[in-house]
Amino acid sequence: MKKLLILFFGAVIAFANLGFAHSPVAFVIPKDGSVIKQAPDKMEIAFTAPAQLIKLEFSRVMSNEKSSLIGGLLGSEKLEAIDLGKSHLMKKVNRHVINMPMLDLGLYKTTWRALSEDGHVIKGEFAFEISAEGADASSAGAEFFTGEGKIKRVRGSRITIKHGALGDLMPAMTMEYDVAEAGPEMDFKRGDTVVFKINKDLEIVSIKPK
Ligand SMILES: [Cu+2]
Repeated sequence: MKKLLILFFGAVIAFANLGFAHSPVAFVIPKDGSVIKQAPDKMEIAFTAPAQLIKLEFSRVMSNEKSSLIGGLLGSEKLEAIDLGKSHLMKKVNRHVINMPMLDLGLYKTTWRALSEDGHVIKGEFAFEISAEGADASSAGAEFFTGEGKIKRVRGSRITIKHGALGDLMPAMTMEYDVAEAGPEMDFKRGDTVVFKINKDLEIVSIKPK
């Protein structure tokens, strides 16, 4: 039965993806399905283009069968809602940073709903576990990420790039970035191949032709 369910969800996800040229999610932190040792003090949801979070539900999964993350989530899950406040809602940005309360060991699930720039409702969920056996989260992390890609669009101070993986931050995708200080580098046009560097706020701090 469980296998069937997974097949079913797999098909739904594959089908849902057909509606998008690419996934609207660039990354989430903590990563979906990750098991981490330290409770995170913030959570991040980053989209490939500006979007407004309109709803965010965060809960602790109080499951009877805690055998595995998947088992727990597909099994008889009981959720205990955790209040995150509402200050993170309705900002129209790529990257949403949400402060977290002190979390105990356990399994947590986030369900979100957002409004994309073209007015579509997009939604998703992800889960992570805080466990003594979890991986040491490098909370400091890298300050900058370097990538390579092709320009898809330039509008104002924003550039859309079809790029390869950016370290362990995000896989290959097409994504729109803000340029930290828009200058002559904005002369780029569709089809140009570039090497670029972004900061933690997902702003391009340098970009040059390759
Ligand atoms: Cu990206």
